[in-house]
Parts: sequence; structure tokens; C-alpha cells
Amino acid sequence: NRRSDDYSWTQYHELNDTYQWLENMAGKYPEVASVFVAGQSYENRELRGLRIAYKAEQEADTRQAIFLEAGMHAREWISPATANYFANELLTSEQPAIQQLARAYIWYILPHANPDGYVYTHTQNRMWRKTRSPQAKDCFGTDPNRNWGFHWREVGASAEPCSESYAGPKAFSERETETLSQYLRSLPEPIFMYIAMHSFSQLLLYPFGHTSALPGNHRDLDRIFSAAVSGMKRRFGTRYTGGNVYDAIYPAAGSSMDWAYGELGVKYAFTYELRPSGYSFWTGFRLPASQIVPTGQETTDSLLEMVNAAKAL
Ligand code: ING
Ligand code: ZN
Repeated sequence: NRRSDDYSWTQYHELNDTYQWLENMAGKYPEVASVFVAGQSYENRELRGLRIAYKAEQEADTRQAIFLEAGMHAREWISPATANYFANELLTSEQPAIQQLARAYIWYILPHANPDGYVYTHTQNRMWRKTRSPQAKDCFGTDPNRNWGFHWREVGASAEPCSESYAGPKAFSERETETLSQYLRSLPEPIFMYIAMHSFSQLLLYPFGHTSALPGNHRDLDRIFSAAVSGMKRRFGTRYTGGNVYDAIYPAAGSSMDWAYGELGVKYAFTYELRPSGYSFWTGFRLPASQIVPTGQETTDSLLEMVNAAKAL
């Protein structure tokens, strides 16, 4: 129903509008951007994303990849919106620092890791979190951020199919997580950084969720964390806190971030919990669309500092 050329940053979009926009961006910047399909959902939707690869400046292209995952949880609408805003910045920004950032890596931006759930939040239940696969007891869905095969279901994940944090009957039981994990293994470039976007509470998190033991490179992760948090604050004074998942938020095994770090060997893995701050369930997922732009701006500032801090290590 919407024209492809009037995709806006002042409203949340339906899945197909964003999928059309991804195609349009690839068409508009054919030298740089292409659509990729990272997997399929239970209801046969694509996990469609945008690969952004500027022309290599050196003859031997040794650039690494940065993978940005969003929309894993259906109701966290600011997550895909922010990922799309950032992809747009990588393609259109006139700021030299952003252009440099765009050119220094091969970017994979996946706005909707859980497309079935996202569609469901538009058509049936705004507060849906999980996937939409039928489970036992006539309940639907698995928590896709508890379903990854790294210390699966050890802690902070439910064995109860009706629970919001149901880990699934086994690791990678969900087609979304299984196909995405295979896609990540198949990338031609080594993955320098894995970034997941959720909402809300204004936190920046790093591994692990299954234990309070800190990852081996936690001092480096802390430095990157500090840079990213000050980047977030620069424009509007937005405050983020955080740290390792287990201590900073709650024990939670089976996330994509922990799998990327622990199983794929990605050294720098982070999860943003975007705006708003606080813990009010009823307002937290309904961030006004007027905040897409400021959230996008400050998060772009943060990502710039995050990547540059990691690069400088
Ligand atoms: N929070 C995340 C969740 O999956 C999280 C917190 C992040 C857990 C990273 C594990 C790893 O519960 C939300 N709001 O989804
Ligand atoms: Zn989430």
C-alpha cells in the first residue's frame, strides 16, 4: 500500500514495506548494496537483509565483516527501525567518519531475525515476543534468544512451552535460528563483530548469559563498552549502563550473542537494549515513532565509537 520511495523514519513499518525498501536500496546503490537471505522462518518468510560492501581500496581485500542482527524479539519494534536507520546512514551519510566506517568493513544488516513474530505483532498481538511455531500444550513459539546451541537451556530459559522464555525442545529447534546460524558459518569474511539489537532499558551487554564468569577478553570488551556508552551520550545525553548479561540484567543461556562469541569465535559481541530506560512493561515496547530518528542518531554515534574502539585495540 505504501509507495516504495516514501519509506519514512517517523513511523514503524510493516515487514513487507521494509523488505521492499531493502530491495530499493540495493537497486539504488547496486555497486555497494545487495540483498541477502540469511534463512527462512517457520511460516516460510525470508530473513532478508542488506549487505553493504563498498569497493575495496586495496587490491587484496582483507576486510572483515560486521553482522548487525535486529528484530529477534517480535514486539521490540525500535530494534529493526534502528538497524534500518543505521543501514541508511552507511549508504547515504555525508559525514566523513560514517563514510569511513562504512568502507572499512563488509556490513550485514538483518533487521528481522523473527519475521513471523513481527507480522504477528502487527496483525494479532502487539506484545508477542517469540517465534510462531506450534509447540506442546497448544502453545506457540520459542524464545529465539534462548534457542542457540551454546550452553543451551542451562539457566534463565524455560522448559515450559507456554513460557515467554521457552528455549525450545532442543537447541536450534527453530528454523529461524538454525538457518541463521548456518548462514553465519557460511560467510566468506571472518566476523569482526556481532551486534544484536533488542529493547528496552538502555543497556549495553556482552557475554556471557550462562555464567557470571567473565569472557577471556573482558578488559577489551569493557573498553569498547565505555566508548560505545559515551558515543550514545554525546548527542542527547542518553544514559546507558550494562556489562556482562548474567550480572547486568539476568542469567540467560542460549542467546545469539553468546553463540557468536563462544561457538563462532567472534571476539567482539554485544547486545544493545535500546530506548526507553526503565522497566515498565506496558510502555517499554511502545516507544513513540517520533523517537526512531533520535534513537537512530545516537545509536549511530555509539556504533561508530564502538567499532573504532575495537579497531584501535
Ligand atoms: N532482553 C534480552 C533477552 O533475550 C539478553 C537480554 C541479551 C539476554 C543478550 C541474553 C543475551 O531476554 C530482551 N529485552 O529481550
Ligand atoms: Zn529482546
